[in-house]
Amino acid sequence: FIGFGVCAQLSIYPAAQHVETTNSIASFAHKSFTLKGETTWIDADNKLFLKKLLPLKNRGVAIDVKKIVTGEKKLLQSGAYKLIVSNKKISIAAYDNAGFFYALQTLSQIIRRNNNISIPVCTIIDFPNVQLRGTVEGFYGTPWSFKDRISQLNFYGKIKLNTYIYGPKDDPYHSTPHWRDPYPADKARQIETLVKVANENKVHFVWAIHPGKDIQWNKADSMAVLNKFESMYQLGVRAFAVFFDDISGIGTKAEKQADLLNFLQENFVDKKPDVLPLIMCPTEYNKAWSNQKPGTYLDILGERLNPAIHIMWTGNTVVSDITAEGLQWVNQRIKRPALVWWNFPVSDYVRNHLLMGPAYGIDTTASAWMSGFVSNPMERAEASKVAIFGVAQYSWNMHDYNPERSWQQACAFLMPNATKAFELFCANNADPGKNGHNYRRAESVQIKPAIDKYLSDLSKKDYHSDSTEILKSYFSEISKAPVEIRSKAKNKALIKEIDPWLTQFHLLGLAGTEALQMVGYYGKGAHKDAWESYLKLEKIFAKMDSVDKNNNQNPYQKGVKTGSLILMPFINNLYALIGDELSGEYATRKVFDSATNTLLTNMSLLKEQPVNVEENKVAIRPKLEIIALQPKQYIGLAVGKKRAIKELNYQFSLNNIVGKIIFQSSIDGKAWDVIHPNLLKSEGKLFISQKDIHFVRAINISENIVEMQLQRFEVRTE
Ligand code: LTM
Repeated sequence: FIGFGVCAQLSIYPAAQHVETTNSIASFAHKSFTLKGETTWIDADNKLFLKKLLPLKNRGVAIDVKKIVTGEKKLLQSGAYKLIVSNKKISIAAYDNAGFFYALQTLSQIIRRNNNISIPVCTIIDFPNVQLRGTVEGFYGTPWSFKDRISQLNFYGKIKLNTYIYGPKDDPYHSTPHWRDPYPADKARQIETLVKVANENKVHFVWAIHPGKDIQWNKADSMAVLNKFESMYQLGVRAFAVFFDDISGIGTKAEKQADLLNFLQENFVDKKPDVLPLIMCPTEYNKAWSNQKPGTYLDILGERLNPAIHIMWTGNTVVSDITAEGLQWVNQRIKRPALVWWNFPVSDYVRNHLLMGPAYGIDTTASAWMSGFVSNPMERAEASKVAIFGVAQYSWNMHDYNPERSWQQACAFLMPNATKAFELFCANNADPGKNGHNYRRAESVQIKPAIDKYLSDLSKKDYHSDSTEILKSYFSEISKAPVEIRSKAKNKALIKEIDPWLTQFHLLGLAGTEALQMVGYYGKGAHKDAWESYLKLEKIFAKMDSVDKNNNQNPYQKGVKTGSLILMPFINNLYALIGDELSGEYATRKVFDSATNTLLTNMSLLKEQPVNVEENKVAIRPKLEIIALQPKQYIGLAVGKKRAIKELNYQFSLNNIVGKIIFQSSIDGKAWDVIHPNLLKSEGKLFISQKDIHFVRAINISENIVEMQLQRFEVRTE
């Protein structure tokens, strides 16, 4: 048997590039192994790892070790290895210690231990398609804990990822206000330990700084960055990055950014032979946000920035698929292959959702156009591992990558004792919901055809669709999955992270079951039973509402959403339909209409930004990135005719809005009056005394672009 990539008999992850196996198993009965060949270059961590894997003695079965120094180009790169197992010995050749470590990881995946140590006879030739592979902890929100990070680094070692970029937006020592200051002692000790664990796992711990919000472009600030790097170097850090994303003002200047990076290259990196090439995240980090005119920002970086420095890139938009063409476009401007910053499964713009579906939308022909590929994950570290597992497979062996298969392997790897239940949970917790990035993910893919069939039958007044049984058993599985997952999972940290979603998922299963029951009764003419089902369904909805109101109450997207693309709309649909049908006989509740409460803007980049609607409050979801309001551009809210606006509560990241922004209100959305605030601050509450106001907006009245973050824009209604 010769297999490229996938190997049916041996489950190796990421799939090895080249695998040859026979059906025979080498059975090593004496249980003692001895190292032979060139071993001086093997580091202490690898020797320890090998000792844990196989009983090393002075004599025994030979483990023949060699360093790869000549041969095929693809084996002359960090991480490459050859592993040959015969009946007589084990041979390991590797390009470097990372390669040796990966050979041992592969060996640990194929070894079988019974009375003997048995290993399938095989030849494995393996190397990565992308040199830098891993994650960038680059999201907004609560940074990962120390424990989370340790767990990540150990996980990366197992799945052959070699890069972890530390850059949580809400670490004050990474960004403003404290990027100039060294870490307090306790945090410094933690970073020291993280670097150690990263090294053990052959992961580059890259420490990033985010100085652009208030950098002054003078000697003192260049030295402040250098000194901060020096203090991190003292903690063991040997790889560094500078991020200029999501900033406005003077910090965004390409020339100045390039000069700072070049300064660090000459005065820090070039002076320390053990430091890896620098990485920078530009301000124009995606195509939609970049000035397309020749000679502007990206070209300046391309020309001016030392060619040894990596430039990061999120794709055609902030949250985007990654394509070879997209990378070719930016590469010719930045004059080097981009280091991809993939904004998946990050959920800081949709915090009430989990993104647990397959990692897809990443081009399997793109390896030649990137210097690295890192994923920006969710604040929930353990839950992010599903997607990260996919990223590991993709970046190691891109041509063989299959998102669906890799996702199934991830579920099995992370939840070996309840794999099917966990798959069901992940399959229905994948889509981020409506969001400002207009980025959606497939969800409930497997069950969707049955749902479509059921709805199509229902539209023809067929209440007994032949999909009913499939759906009933699906919802029943859903209701049972959380118990199964909670009781069988070894990874308690994962359960803690997803716990409210598990509760919600269980309720979703119950709601689906009840909704189908309700339709069935109605179809049989048993209206009283249908009505009772209807009331039971309302009780389940109330429980779901309570889970939503009492968990994950962050200020951005509060609550806990599950199955929100297909399953919840389906259940709501049945509820509304039967509610309408029964409304003549029973007093059913009217479904709340949120379609009339909308965002009001003439900025195309903001058009998709969702609006949150509550009983007496309508709010634009806060936006994380900087928005640029051109003169006369506005952003506001329209509420339905049945509500009137009584108060506007706003917050912008501006020192002063005088002469820049004014607020206006309107009855019909056509004629506008200025609202006079008590204080023209960047944050405040405006009371609306006029009657029948259904529209409010903030408009740029200056002749310049106003750049700011939209932190709050909400109205109280009556
Ligand atoms: O994507 C980049 C380069 N920067 C920020 C991230 O910090 C954030 O996590 C993502 C997703 O919201 N968007 C950004 O703009």
